[in-house]
Amino acid sequence: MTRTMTAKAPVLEIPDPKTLAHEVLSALKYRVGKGTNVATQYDWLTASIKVVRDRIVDHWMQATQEAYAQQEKRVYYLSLEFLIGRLMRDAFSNLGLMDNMREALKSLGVDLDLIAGLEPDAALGNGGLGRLAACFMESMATVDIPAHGYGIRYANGMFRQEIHDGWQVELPETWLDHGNPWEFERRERAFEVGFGGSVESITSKDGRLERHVWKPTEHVQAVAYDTPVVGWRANRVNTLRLWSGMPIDPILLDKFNAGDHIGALAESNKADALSRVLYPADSHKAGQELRLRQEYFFSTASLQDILQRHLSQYGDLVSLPDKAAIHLNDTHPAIAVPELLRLLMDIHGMDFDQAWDITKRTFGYTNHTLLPEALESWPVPLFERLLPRHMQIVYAINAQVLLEARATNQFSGEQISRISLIQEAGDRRVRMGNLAFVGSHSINGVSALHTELMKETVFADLHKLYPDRINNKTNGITPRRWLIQCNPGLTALTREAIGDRFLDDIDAIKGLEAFAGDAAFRDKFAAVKRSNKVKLANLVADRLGIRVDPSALFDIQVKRIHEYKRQLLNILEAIALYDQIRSHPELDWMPRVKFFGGKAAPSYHNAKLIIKLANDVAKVINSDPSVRGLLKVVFVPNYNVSLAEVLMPAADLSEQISTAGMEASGTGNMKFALNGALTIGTLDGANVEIKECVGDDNIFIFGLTTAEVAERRSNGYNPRAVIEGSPELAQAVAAVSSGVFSPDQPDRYRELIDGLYNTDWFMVAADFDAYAAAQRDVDAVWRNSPDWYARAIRNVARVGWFSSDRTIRQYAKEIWNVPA
Ligand code: 26Q
Repeated sequence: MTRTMTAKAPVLEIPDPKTLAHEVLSALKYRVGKGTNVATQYDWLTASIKVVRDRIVDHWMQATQEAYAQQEKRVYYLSLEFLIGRLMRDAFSNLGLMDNMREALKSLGVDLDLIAGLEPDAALGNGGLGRLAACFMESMATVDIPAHGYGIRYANGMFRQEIHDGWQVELPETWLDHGNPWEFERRERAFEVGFGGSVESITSKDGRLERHVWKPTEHVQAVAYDTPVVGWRANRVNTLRLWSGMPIDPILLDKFNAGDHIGALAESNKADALSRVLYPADSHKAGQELRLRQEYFFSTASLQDILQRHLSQYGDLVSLPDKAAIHLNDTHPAIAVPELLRLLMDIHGMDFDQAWDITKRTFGYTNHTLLPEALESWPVPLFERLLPRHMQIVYAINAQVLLEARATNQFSGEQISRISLIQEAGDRRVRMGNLAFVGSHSINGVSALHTELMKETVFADLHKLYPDRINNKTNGITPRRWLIQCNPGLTALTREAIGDRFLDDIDAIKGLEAFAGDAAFRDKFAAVKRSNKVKLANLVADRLGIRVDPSALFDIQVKRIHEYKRQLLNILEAIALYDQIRSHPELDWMPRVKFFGGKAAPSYHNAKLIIKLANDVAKVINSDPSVRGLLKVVFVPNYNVSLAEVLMPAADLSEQISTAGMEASGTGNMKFALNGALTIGTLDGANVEIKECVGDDNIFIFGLTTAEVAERRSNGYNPRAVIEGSPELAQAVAAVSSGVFSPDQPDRYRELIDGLYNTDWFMVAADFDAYAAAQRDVDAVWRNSPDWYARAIRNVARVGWFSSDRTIRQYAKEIWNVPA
């Protein structure tokens, strides 16, 4: 099926700066209600956004009407996280307005970069999973797929991180303080959401069970807020619909009149709480009731919306799987599986078999982690109390699945108990991964390695039962934000070298390969990199008062702080290098700056200690004159999308050093490579595929493989012996444990060090020597600058495949069955 020509968006017309300036002035006056004499920088920002939003709206309505008229199948992407970042530059860039808008604003005495810097980040996500959802939304608009993203409009997104005396301090992020000029509030688009209560069975006169009716005791409503998502060259504009909790009856009048003013507001507070705050834990169980409420709240509102749209267009629900693909971003919306069944059976009168068939054909599910502590499960008593009807439906699904499993005669009792949706060992829990799996026709991992591990580990038994369901979709990133917009220098240089085709088709960036051997081009490439590094150096000087030399190697590890990501390995190597520089001052060391950035989950004790250690080590090394500036360590606070847009283009070396088998994919690895950094990394996640694309000579791979990690763990790994056998590591560990970096509290890192000696689950000690050796290989290549840049250019040329356009086309073809 191909789309007709009429469905294509019109050719973009680009208004001249004079027209734009006029529109901005008019928006300032009529939308913001201010004159130029009193307008603040925020007012100019709001006015500029309104101007570009108006233009987007024209494309938006057209796309929506066409999807309707052509009866196109729609994709619904359900995600508790959308880590969008700022939108204004993205919109200017995708609409081709950047230059003219800059000039228009300049003619009004306004600096585009200055106001763009005031736009708050929409940080409605923790990390990789949330950012992936944002890249996917942009790519779906770009490759012309009619899609809606569904999530929660958190009043407080990811917390703002400050570093006080080296420790992480979490502050609420109030991104809506100045209003949100992007969104459209749709008060009329509201759905009721119930919690608690009981289930009534309605029987017919002859005693047959006819229907179940859930009678919740609590009621709130979900109100829609829409943000248009514009693709490259405004090919299509899709909708991100975020739900906000509101009371149905804002003030309980009977209570209010009885003088109970606080009680009167109880319902309002409960509703607010649902969309108050994003859970800031990215990889271990939150377990709180409010989280499960959030999951159900947005799942039911989204499904009610989808069913209403489908019914009004097609008049029946039997055709749902042909016209709607609903995608579950991890298990966070897995409750949508029993909820769709409930709506189809209890509200629309279908029987179980038909509803179950429709459900499976409609849902797809992506898994993003294999870490056991991150696999969602909910205690049965909590589930039952909050969602009694869903509990019954989960049991009904389970009966069906276990029947199918037993019928094959292929499973032992133990295997059956692992297939079950209910974990019986210990306290009884509902396994959300199993629920999402059995309710979907497609289950995908996010890198080749991760997908194979899914088949071998958590989903081994379910994979045996349903062998056609698991498939791989290696992650990608949008080249619009992560190259064109964040790295205008490299974009301009690339256009000059190979023309403009790569802007529309990132595969064409292959053409740069021919320039790796061109000395003049390499110099220009190095100059672009240097100016990006100067920008980062200035930021670090402004914010932290630390001076770094842009000619040093910029070595960057930015991502959530987690033991499996092994920031500790990197810090220990920095300490070892520090020791060597001091003991061999006569050697010709290559100057290096090690940057760290990332947030720790507020309840994750060891991750917070690692942040403190990075800061303690930075303080000692940066102030030691005997290092002569050859090594600096910088912890950049509050890593977020906007900071990433500065860091990625400025990196020479990308640190992707997780314990093999533990990082599902990684996407920072792709952003760095596309911006011309070389990777030092383990054979983990998508690093494996990056290595295949860039070639062994253009990446620094070290360390144990997944199989070797498993083997060491099962054969009595003895980290103490490993540490004692590595003089460099032993010395670095001794420095930490003796309080060299924490003289005010010498035993501050006791737990971290004890963990290393006694367990070292993440194989820091086992990989240390290989990592240090790989770092010296890095130094050797860095010393030969033409060689370094030739490799960096080859990296850029060879990672076009990691575009989320490619990923999305694969989802479209192999999971969603929509044209793209
Ligand atoms: C679950 C239950 C309760 C509270 C919070 C959570 C929760 C929230 C967020 C669990 C996990 C997350 C986020 C996971 C995540 O970001 N995973 C990353 O996904 C990326 C995109 O696929 C991968 O590249 C990374 O490898 C993976 O770690």
